[in-house]
Amino acid sequence: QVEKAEYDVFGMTCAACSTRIEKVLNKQEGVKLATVNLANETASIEYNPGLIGESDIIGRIQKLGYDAKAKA
Ligand code: 9UX
Repeated sequence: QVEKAEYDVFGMTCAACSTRIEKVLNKQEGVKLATVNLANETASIEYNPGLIGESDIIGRIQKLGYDAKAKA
């Protein structure tokens, strides 16, 4: 099954940042589609919750040097 989650992403300053995050997330097992919006500082992720979880997604973003928080 597929779930969709929205995150606020902190620390992106140029377009290469959002592209970089997108590329890494789209390579993770369980991620169906990740799109990162620089202007809105958000990420939208469709994923299979049986394969990847919210903390994995946030952790992956943090490992790249940014921060993320699930939208309320
Ligand atoms: Mo642009 Mo982002 O030079 O980490 S890629 S600021």
